[in-house]
Amino acid sequence: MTELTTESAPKKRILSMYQCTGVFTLGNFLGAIRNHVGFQDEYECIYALADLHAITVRQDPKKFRKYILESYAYLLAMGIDLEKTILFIQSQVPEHAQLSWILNCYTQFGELSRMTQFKDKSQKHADNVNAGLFTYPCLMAADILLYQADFVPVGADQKQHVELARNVAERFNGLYSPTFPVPQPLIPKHGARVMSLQDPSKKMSKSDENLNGTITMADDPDTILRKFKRAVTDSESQVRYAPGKDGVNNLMEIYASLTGKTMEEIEREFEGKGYGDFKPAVAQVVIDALVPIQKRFKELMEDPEYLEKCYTENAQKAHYLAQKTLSKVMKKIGYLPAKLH
Ligand code: AQP
Repeated sequence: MTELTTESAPKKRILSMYQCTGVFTLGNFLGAIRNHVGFQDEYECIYALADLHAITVRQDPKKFRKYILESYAYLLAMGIDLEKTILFIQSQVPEHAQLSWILNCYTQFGELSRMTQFKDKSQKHADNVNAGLFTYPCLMAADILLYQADFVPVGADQKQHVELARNVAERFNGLYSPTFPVPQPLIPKHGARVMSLQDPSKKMSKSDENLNGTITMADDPDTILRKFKRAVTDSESQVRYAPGKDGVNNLMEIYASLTGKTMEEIEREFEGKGYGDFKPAVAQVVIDALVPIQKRFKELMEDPEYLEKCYTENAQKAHYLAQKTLSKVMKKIGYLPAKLH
């Protein structure tokens, strides 16, 4: 008889980062963060606030500082568990900038020129097409490779950047010797893509100037209800998931994602009723999901010492892992190490 072993294989590692350029939206929550919370038992998760990436677009210092701390608290309130996961702030771990420079020198100008996000963002911010916007994928490669991540959960818009990180990792491994595991994109099975309530052809976004298009994690119940009541739909009044009904489809996706119901079940539930009944029902499930998060967020923000302790300890944990990779990389390149402390 073969003996059963109780030893389990080591968990695969996941890396994901979030921009802290505003208050998280319902899109960030349903499309990403909620899934990432769910990964915490199956994987070893390392999550961070990408505040170095954030300055590729100008940030107001006062607001930026506030968004960084608030985003950290929101992630904890949404369910990131520091007993299981490392959650740190990118700028507090200097190895990101260091490895990013190194990887800049192993990435070709032509590769970066092909990045569609650079093309999009440089059009959107035509008055500030800075070098950081161009080399952003090298910093993202550094973020991933520093932690030897196996998987990077990404939406379709970030797949190209993970591809670049893979190419750089393979190039470096080929030039020297195996140094980085080659990361794989993890496309979530249940990642809702939440669209703007005012323009359902655009994704819901923190930086949308039309505030009515976005539900933020900070919106109170009255605001949420008002925004859903104003959501763009169509001239029909039937709750039906169909091509050409982008506004209603988006509301149905949100409702499905929070209730676990299928589109057919939702259609049956609202049969014979119009958008006047459906919109407040969607608002209500969103309110029910957001209120407990807001309550926990408020408690966390009332305890800045606890938050500081969390982000400091987590920066230390991240730094420990990151410096191990960075010193390996530097040794392979031929740098001379110095013991500074
Ligand atoms: N509308 C969305 N639907 C589904 N997923 C979304 N994500 C963002 N918006 C939606 C996912 O959330 C994760 C974290 O995103 P991010 O904070 O890194 O920044 P982003 O994608 O640039 O989000 P925003 O809100 O649109 O920010 P701004 O306005 O600053 O550009 C990612 O996994 C993302 O796919």
